Amino acid sequence: SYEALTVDTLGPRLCRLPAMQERLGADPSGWRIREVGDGNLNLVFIVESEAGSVVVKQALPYVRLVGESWPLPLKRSFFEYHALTRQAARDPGRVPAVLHFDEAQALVVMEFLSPHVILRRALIDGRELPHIGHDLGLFMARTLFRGSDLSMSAAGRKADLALFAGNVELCDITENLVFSDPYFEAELNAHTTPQLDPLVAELRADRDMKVTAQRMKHLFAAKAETLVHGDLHTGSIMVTDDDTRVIDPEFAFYGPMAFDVGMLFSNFWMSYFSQAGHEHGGSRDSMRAYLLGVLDTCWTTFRNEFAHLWRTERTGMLYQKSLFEDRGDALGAEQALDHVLHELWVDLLGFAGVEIHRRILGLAHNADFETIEDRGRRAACEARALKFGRHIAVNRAQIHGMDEVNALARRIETG
Ligand code: SR1
Ligand code: MG
Repeated sequence: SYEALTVDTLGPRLCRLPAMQERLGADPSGWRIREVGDGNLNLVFIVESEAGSVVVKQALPYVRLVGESWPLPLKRSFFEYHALTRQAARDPGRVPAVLHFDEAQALVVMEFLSPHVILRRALIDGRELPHIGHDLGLFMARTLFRGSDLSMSAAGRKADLALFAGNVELCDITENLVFSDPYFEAELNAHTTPQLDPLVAELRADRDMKVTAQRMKHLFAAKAETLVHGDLHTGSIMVTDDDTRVIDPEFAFYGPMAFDVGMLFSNFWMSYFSQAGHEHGGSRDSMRAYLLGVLDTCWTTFRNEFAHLWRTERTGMLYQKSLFEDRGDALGAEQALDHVLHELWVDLLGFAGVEIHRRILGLAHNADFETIEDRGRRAACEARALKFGRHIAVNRAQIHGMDEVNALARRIETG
């Protein structure tokens, strides 16, 4: 039966696994084991020996951030494992290699990524990673397209829809923490800057914003379009200057494509608005310009790759080639592609705006803002992000491209 690992029990319990022996050698007495989990939910161990290294991630039966009072099923590890295998097939090399999965112990043994660091940390430190916009644009286009009815067989996609439909409790976290709690005085909310109180009250009285948030929740819950990562923020990405890896897909389920894209973009915009709080060592002007450039590259790469896959891999039941290209109507297929991408754009702005709000007003905050020690400065950064989030979410149908959104970010930032 399930038992949470500790640094003392991990060696004896896992030393006979072929995956551990192959990477680390057979003698656990030489293994160095550290628990490094700093996320909201799980245990994460790094195990190293003279021979090599692995990561062991194990789900806890409760939310680590809150404690045992909030139980959470172990089966999220099952969804993470199955999402990792699908993402690895759909965009090879972009997720850590899975070496072993144990459903009963809710643990996954994975490749240890080194010298990678969490992208959020790198951005707080002012590091300009050269490839992330391109790599993440490709990752999203490939995983979102190839997990949908645009690409999969109807039976294959329905089987996966059914498999991931069990991830109820993790979806429930998002449904409440992201789309509802920030907009009323929910018990779990915790904004850490009282200077924001008037703005928070304004947002909670803002009918257009609340209707928008509920519309986005409706799409999240009802638009089972593709296998989404489900928690694609900059804390779910590990980087070096040359490599980008996406980790932690335990929130995976069949949802709207725009959810992953909107969440990722919102994290770049939050990083942008937080930079002013990290300016002790000098100006972050270059970092701000870099972040808007990343957004631009990521969105352009996403659209180009999605369009490429649309033209070359559209083998599913949606917008069949037999209705368009095969009848000499290539333009019809291009028109349909434009519609799909336009709807995705509008929806991603809605998801992005709401995600920004919840990271400031809800339970789970971002280190981008939280590591700004001066509360006045932090509140000023957060206030700009909140206003930006409100604008892009409510006005999403009237915003026509990334240049327009990035220009808005610049205007709000410079007052
Ligand atoms: C209670 S879990 C809070 C948040 O942590 C995860 O990373 C998800 O983003 C979730 O919303
Ligand atoms: Mg996570």
